[in-house]
This record gives sequence, C-alpha cells and structure tokens, in this order.
Amino acid sequence: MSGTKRLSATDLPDGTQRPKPGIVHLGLGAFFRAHVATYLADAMAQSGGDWGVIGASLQSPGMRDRLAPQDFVYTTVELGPEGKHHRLIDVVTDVLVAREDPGKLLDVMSAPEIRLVTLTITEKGYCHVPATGRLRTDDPDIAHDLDTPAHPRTALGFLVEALGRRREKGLRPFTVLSCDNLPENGEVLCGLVLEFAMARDPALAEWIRTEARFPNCMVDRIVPATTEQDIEDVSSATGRLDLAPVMHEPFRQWVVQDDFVDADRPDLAAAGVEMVADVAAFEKMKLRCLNGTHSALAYLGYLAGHATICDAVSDPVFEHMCRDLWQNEIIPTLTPPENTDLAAYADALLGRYRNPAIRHATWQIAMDGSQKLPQRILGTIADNLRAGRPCPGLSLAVAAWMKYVSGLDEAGQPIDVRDPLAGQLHGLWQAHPEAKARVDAYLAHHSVFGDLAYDAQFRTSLIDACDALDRLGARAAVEGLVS
Ligand code: CS2
Repeated sequence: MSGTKRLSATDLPDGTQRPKPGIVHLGLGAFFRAHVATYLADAMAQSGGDWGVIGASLQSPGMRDRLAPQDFVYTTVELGPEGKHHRLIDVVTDVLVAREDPGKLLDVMSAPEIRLVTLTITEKGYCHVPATGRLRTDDPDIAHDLDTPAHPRTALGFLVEALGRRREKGLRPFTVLSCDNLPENGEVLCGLVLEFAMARDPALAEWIRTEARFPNCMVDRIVPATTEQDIEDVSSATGRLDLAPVMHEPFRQWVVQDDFVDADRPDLAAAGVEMVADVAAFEKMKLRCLNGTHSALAYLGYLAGHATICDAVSDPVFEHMCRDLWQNEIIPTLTPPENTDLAAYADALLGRYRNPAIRHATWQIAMDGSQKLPQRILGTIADNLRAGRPCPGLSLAVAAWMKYVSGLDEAGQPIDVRDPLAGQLHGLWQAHPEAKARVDAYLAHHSVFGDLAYDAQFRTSLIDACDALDRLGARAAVEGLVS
C-alpha cells in the first residue's frame, strides 16, 4: 500500500462541481456513508440542489482525520454476486468534531443554508429509556447540556441549542431526520427534543413543536464495519489509498415520511426513495423481520461459534430458526405495508444474509443489545403474548442475550461485551445458577424489559430457554427448537 497515491478530489471526473452544504449530519459512521449519502448523491445527480453534507462526529476525530486529507471523498464498494463495484462519493464537504469545538458545530447548524439535520447516532445516542422512549434525565451528559447549553455534548443538546439560535435570529427551523433503527424514529426524537427544550424554555419547546418537522423513516442496507483488509483491497483495486471506504450489499431501501419544513428537501424520490404519508408499517416490518433475526443470529450464533451472519445462516439449523421465527413469531404480529408480501420479504432477507462477500460479524450486531432488544424482539413478544401465541424462538434469543452480556461464552472464555449496561449485567448469569432467580435478576432491568417483566408466561418461557442453553448449549438448543 505504501507508495499508493492518496485519494483526493482530483480523482473525481473532470468538471465535477462539489455541492454547497444544505445538510448537517450527526454521526458520520459507515452506515450513513453507504446509505443516506449515496441517495443524496443520486438525488443531486438527477435533480441538482445544494444538499452537500457537513458531517459531525460527536466524540472522536477519527473520521475527520481520515476524510480531510482526501477532500472528504471516499469509495463505496458494492459487494454483489457479480463481484465488486467501486464508486466515489463526494457529497460530504466538511467534517467537524463536536467535542473539539462545539461552538463551530452550533454556528453551522444555525446558518440559514442548513435546512436539514440528519442523524445516525445509534440507539444509545438518543439518551432515552429504550422501554419507554422517555428522556434519561439522570444521564450525566444530558444534565451537562441542560446546565451549559452553549457547550453541548449530546445530539439533543446540539439540536435544541441550534434550533433556539435559529429562532432568535428569525430563521426557519431545520427538518430533523433520524435515520436510526428505532420505531417511529422521528416521533421518538421529537418527543425527546421537546422534553429537553421544555426543561430549558417552554416557549422554545412550543416553537419547535409547531414549526419544526421530525419525519419518520425506515432505512435499510447491510453495511459491516470497514476492516484494515478492506482498506488494502480497495487501494489495490483502485490504485488510490482511501482510509475511509465503506463496504455494502447491493440492496438499499429508504422509506421517508414526506413531512419537511416548508417542503424544502432534496429530490429523494428521484433517487428511488419511497416518499410516503405513513412509515409505521415499513418500520415495524424491517425492525422485526430484519433486525430481530439479526439480533437472534448475533447472540445465538456467536455462542454457537459463528463469526458472521453468513456463517450462521449457512448452518441449516440457524436457517431453519430464521424461517420459523418469521413464520410463527414475527409475521403474525405485522400488518404488511401496501404492495408487500411479508413471506417474500423474509425470503429475500435470507438471500441477503447469505451473501458471502459481506463479512458482518455477529459480535458487531451483538453490540448495545440492551438498547436494541425492546424494538427488535421484546415488542414482538409482547404482541404475541397478547394474542395468546407462544414465542419459544424469540425467548431463546433473549436468553442468549442474557448469557452473552454476562461476559462468558460456552467455553468459559471472556466475551468483549460492548453495551451501556455491560457493567451492571456482567457476571449476572453465573451469579445466579438457579434459572428462576437468574431470569428475575435480568427482568429487574426495567429500562430494557418495561412491563414485559411482569408477564408470567414470558418469565416461564425465559426460564425454559435459559435451562435449554445451560443443558444443551446454543446450537443444540436451536436444533431442539426447530426439529
Ligand atoms: C444490524 C443493523 O448492527 C446491527 O444491529 O442489525 O445495522 C442492520 O445491518 C441494518 O439495520 C440493516 O439495514
């Protein structure tokens, strides 16, 4: 790789005009760069408009340091059945690091040309209680941002302060578009912003409530974390050193509620985005069918020794598990979105999981389970229980999460658990060898389980699932379930 020339704007086709910024994006991870940014590039190629993106990393300077020396241009690599397809994306015009200079990010967010703020900050970035959607007022960063609004640390702190400055300047608010995997992501974010703003200034909260917009959307593309090997491969294939490439599957989908401030937005429909009045059915389908089975495969698959999703579904027992989960426990809880056949949707997911070029680590998906389980699995279980249907498969997935977050695998080896609740959940499985006491120790975590903790049937099925994991191990427990 040494000696390879660094990628830069001079590698863009002759005559390329970089867009002027119209968007601030919070959380410039791989998903945004492989999903939202590619749609924006397509929308501007089709219909023009100044919708360049000023990216902001809330914490670390890593992405800015990689992108700035290459003029914020990066390569997306589509990994399809016919091989790789490389593309240069040039919609990012600058990257700021919020921790280094919060004032600069606030200035940018309160500038008139910024009309849209998009977010991919992951579930924990919302500082909410996953089971209820309410603001975690005990979060030290939230307390800090309420105390010192001009130097925020959280996304909520930046949004509210920037909206407040726009109001003071007599500017219109921006549209806030959450692109994270949360149900009613826009609505949830709106609720949190209003709760935060209310604690600062009720008049500001009222202005935001009436004037700003928080459309819901469903986002979908499988984008594994970029590895050092990917960087080397892209460099050899393109002859340019790119320190920030992203690898992704060919599939992408974006369904957006068409509700923007003054209807001012990129021409997303021209890029293939589905602009609809109501996203709820799409969101629920995707979160429960895709993310639900992703998490089930992550915990059970990891414990069974499968390093990636592709490895896991290549094991017939796990493929069978996915099919059973969709058919018996997930699809019965869903209302299909218009023109969608849920069985065909689930079948297509299996094809996507099987893509051998996508090395999507079960460990990566297992991250932050305490923030993911409510919307991916627990809501599905609650709906089934209400309808009198048992959920042995999803209960086994929850039990596998319990074992996983305790920090020891089936061979007694440590697991590198990444989760905001890791400290509280570490060792819990081993500390309670008796299944009932063990289950109760986990169910006591209300921020995760909410009212489901009081459901006797759920408790019993978790006890059975823990017992099966203990006696048989993950793979045989899944086998016992599907045979
Ligand atoms: C995954 C998602 O990491 C995870 O938790 O389930 O990132 C998933 O790949 C995307 O939501 C697919 O759209």
